[in-house]
Amino acid sequence: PLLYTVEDGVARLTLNRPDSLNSFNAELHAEMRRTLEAVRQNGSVRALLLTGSGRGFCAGQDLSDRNVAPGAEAPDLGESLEKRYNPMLRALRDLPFPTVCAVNGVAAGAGANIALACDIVLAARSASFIQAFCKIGLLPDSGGTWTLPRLVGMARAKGLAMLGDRLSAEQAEQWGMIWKVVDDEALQDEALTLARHLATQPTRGLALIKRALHASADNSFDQQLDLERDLQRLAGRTADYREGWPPSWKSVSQASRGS
Ligand code: LHQ
Repeated sequence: PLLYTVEDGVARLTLNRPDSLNSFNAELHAEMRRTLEAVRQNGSVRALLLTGSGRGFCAGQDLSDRNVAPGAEAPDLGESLEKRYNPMLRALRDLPFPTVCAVNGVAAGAGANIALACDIVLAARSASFIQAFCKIGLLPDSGGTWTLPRLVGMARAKGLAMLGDRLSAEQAEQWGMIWKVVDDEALQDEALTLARHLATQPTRGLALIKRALHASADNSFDQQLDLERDLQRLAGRTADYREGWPPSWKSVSQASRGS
């Protein structure tokens, strides 16, 4: 259910259950968990590219797995988040290198918020985002209640979460929810070129940028200045910084991820 390749420093993960719009069942969860761990431990990986096969990106939880037989005990959705979604979201967000998402079609429910948890989100012009949870009595999960207000502001986050309307990729770009809309036929090439580019850049520095920006959501200005001081101290010790200007990307791309 998941295709995985590593090439030119880029780990490419393709959700591959196109008949159900790449929705997450137990098998896909298990594969995703294993693969994110493999990616984290593979020292040659310096960027991740996540996309979907077929006409959709991901329709969130596989709802055909839902046990709603009359008389059946209510399922514990908290357990599903605790055991499956939350570890996946943490693993994805905490990767020490850039993550790029190429949203090739509809991204609904958890699928939308998995995409938005990536660092740089490109979307096909025909793609769309749906916070579908409210339609089935749920609230946005997979980090959506944290991510959405930070990306688009509280008014839009509430509208998206409470109405569950389809948001076009172009509107998502105009709202600053994603980085960029790309013509459908150019999406995969452009996303791969971007991921490959990121994989040639100073990985350690990019990881520190991620850390600082993530922490900014909860820090005061003063705390953030202190954090910048601490992280810049680490950045200043990297081989990439000491190499100086102009940077020699060739040697940077050959340097180890941790140097
Ligand atoms: C699907 C699904 C799907 C299975 C389309 N499952 N088959 C976390 C904790 C634990 C539990 C609860 O959930 C969560 C997180 C969540 O993600 S909750 C939200 C779950 N997702 C949704 O509510 C979205 C459901 N899907 C839709 O609303 C539509 O399919 C969208 C708007 C995404 C796409 O609409 P269309 O382009 O019209 O496609 P379609 O509806 O015809 O779907 C195509 C096929 O994919 C179809 O199968 P079929 O055999 O008829 O071709 C659908 O049944 C299947 N599919 N989503 N989530």
